[in-house]
Amino acid sequence: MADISRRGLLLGSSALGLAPWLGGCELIEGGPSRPGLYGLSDTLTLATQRFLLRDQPLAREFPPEAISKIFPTINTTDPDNPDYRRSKAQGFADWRLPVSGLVERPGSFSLAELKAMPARTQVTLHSCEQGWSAIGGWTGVPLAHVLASCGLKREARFVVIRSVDGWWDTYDLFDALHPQTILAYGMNGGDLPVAHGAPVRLRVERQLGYKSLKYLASIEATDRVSGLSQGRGSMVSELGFSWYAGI
Ligand SMILES: Nc1nc2c(c(=O)[nH]1)N[C@H]1C(S)=C(S)[C@@H](COP(=O)(O)O)O[C@H]1N2
Ligand SMILES: [Mo]
Repeated sequence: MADISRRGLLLGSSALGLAPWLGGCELIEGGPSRPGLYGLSDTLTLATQRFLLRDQPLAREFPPEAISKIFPTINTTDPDNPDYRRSKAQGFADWRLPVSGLVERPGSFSLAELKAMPARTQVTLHSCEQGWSAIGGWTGVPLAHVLASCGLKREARFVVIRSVDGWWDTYDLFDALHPQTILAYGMNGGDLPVAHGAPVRLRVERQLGYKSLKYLASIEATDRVSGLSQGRGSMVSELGFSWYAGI
């Protein structure tokens, strides 16, 4: 389960719809669709992408028995936001997640719409920079699928994600399109609890805990993050953490 081969990863990525933003409409499915220089540049782009992805392993996945009995909750555990409270009182029936920016088809998704998309479940180790870790099981739709279904434009290079409690962060496409980067609505087989980020949180499994935003409010594709806020890429990096700490 944990051992997904490189080929599997690449095939998985193409199945998730990397082809459109790599430049050639039919680049992977039906072979290169554009001859000449454009076709060549498409092929080079793909080759470069695959070269860069060769050392992008999946984060380790564990069997369900490894799930921690206690998974701490930290920082915001129940956002003090009137809209959020109203939505929570209705079981998030009216909740929507807008996707905007450099996409062909901006729009928004309800919880039911996200749940109707292809799902992935992963049992992973969460490591918080504040010195604890725990294993949890997460179920959700790959962010790559959501971005592909909105038609991520080829100029897009980063994804900006905002939370209802004011947290925000940005992700390069390697993380945004990684097969284990999911919009999680389930935890350990049930609905995602409020304390863990309901109705939908991000899981970015190769990064420290703070990169896995809870209480998602919006997603925006962009070509630069330098113009946002103080230009440091995230709320926590403006507080002194790294934009990308990695694990
Ligand atoms: N919106 C939002 N996302 C957040 C946080 C937060 O306070 N607000 N805390 C971060 C940190 S530092 C960690 S370790 C995890 C904690 O997730 P948990 O409460 O499910 O353990 O969420 C991250 N995402
Ligand atoms: Mo954390």
